[in-house]
Amino acid sequence: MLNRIDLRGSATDPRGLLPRAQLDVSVAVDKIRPVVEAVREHGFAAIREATERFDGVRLERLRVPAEAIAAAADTLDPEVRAALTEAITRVRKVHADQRRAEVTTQVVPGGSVTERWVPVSRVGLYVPGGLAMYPSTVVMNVVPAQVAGVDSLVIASPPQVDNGGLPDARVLAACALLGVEEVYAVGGAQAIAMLAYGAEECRPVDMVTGPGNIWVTAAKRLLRGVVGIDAEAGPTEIAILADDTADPVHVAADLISQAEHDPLAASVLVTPSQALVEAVERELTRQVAATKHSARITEALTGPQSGAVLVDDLAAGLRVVDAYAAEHLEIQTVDAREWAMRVRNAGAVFVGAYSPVSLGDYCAGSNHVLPTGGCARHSSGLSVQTFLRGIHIVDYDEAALRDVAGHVVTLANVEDLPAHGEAVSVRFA
Ligand code: HSO
Ligand code: ZN
Repeated sequence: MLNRIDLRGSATDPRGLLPRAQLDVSVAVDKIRPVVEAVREHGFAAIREATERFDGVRLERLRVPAEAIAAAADTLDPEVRAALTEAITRVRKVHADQRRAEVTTQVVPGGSVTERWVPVSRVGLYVPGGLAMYPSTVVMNVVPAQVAGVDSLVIASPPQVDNGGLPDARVLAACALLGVEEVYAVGGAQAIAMLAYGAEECRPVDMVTGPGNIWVTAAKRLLRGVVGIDAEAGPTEIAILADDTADPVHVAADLISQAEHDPLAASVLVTPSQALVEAVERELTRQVAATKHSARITEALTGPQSGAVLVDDLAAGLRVVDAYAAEHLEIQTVDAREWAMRVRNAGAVFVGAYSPVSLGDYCAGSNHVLPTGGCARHSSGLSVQTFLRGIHIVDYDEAALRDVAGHVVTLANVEDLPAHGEAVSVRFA
C-alpha cells in the first residue's frame, strides 16, 4: 500500500526525497477573498449569504442561544461526558505547568527589566465540522487559553443541517463543560472574517486559533495581521521510527489512525527493517479492509504523501525523521525513550508501544494542535504560551541611565540617529 523509498546507502540530505503533500493555499486565498471582503463590508448579511451557499443553512442569528448549549450538555451521553471530563482534567494538569513566572532581571544597580506575561484579551477558536466532529479540539484550544487567563473566549463552528442549523451537539456540549458561553454557528472563511472584523453581536477578536480546512487556512493567511493567527494547520501527519522490536499490528494501526482524518493525511514509516515493512504491509491490508473509513484511509496511505522509508540503521532513521519534522512522531524501537529524547524536529513525540498518537489526540494531557507540513522545524504546538505576550517593563533611575548614556549616544551616532542620543544627553545637560 505504502510507496517504498529506499535510502539505504544514501548519504544525501533526505529532505527532498521524503513524501509530503503539496498543498497550494494561495489559490484558495484568491477564491475566499471576495467572501472575506463581503463580511468586512456587510457583516451579518454577507455571513448569512455565504452560509446559505456553502453550508446549506439559513441562519436567523449567528450566536448560538445559551439554552441550546445547555441542552447539548444535558443530553450528552454519560460515557462521552465522562471521557471528555477526563480529557479536560488531564489537559488542564499539563497546561497548568506551562504557566511562566514574571521575572525581574536587575541589570545594574538602579536598572531593571521585568518580563510580564500578559494574556491576549479576546480569542476566537475555530472548531471544524467537516469529515469528522471534534469536541476534543474544543478542549485542546480552550484549556490553554483559559489557563493563560484570556478574558474573553469565543468559538465558531459550522452549522449542521442535521442539528437544526446549530454546530454539532457534541461540540456544543464540550463548550458547556468548559464554561464557554459565546458560540457562533458560522464556519469556513466567513467565520474567520467574522472573528477578525466582528459582525452583529460578535465583537472582533485579537487572535484566532484552531485547525480548519483549506478555506479556513486561506482566510487565516489573508487575515494575518488584522488578527493574530496561531499557525496554518495542514492535513494530519504521523511518522513512525521503528525497528524489528516493533509490533507490526501496532505500527499498522497507528499509521491507519491518522490516515482516517483526511485523504490527504500522511502516514510515514521509517525503519531499517525490511521484514517490518513487509509485516506492516500485510497488517495494513488486513486492518484497512476491516475499518469503517477504509476508502479515505486507502487514499491517504497510497497517496504520494505517505510511504515506507528504508534506512541503514536507527541513527540514519533519526536523521530522516528530523528532516521530515512530523506533526506526530512515534518511536517504536529498543530504548525508545532515549531515541525520543534525541529528536530535534517533531510536533510531539510518542514513546514506545503504549503511547500511540490516538492517546495524545484525546487523553494524554498533551495538546493535539501541532505544527504540520514541516513547520515543526521552527514552531511548536498550541500551548499556554500561545495566548501570552511577554512585555518588558524597563525601569532605570537617574544614576543608572547616566552610567550608560555614553554608550547609547555612541550607538545612536553610528546609526546616524543623533536625536536618539540627544534624548538621553538632554537629561544630563
Ligand atoms: N490527530 C488530530 C487531532 C484529532 N484526532 C482530533 C482526533 N480528533 C491532529 O493532531
Ligand atoms: Zn487524530
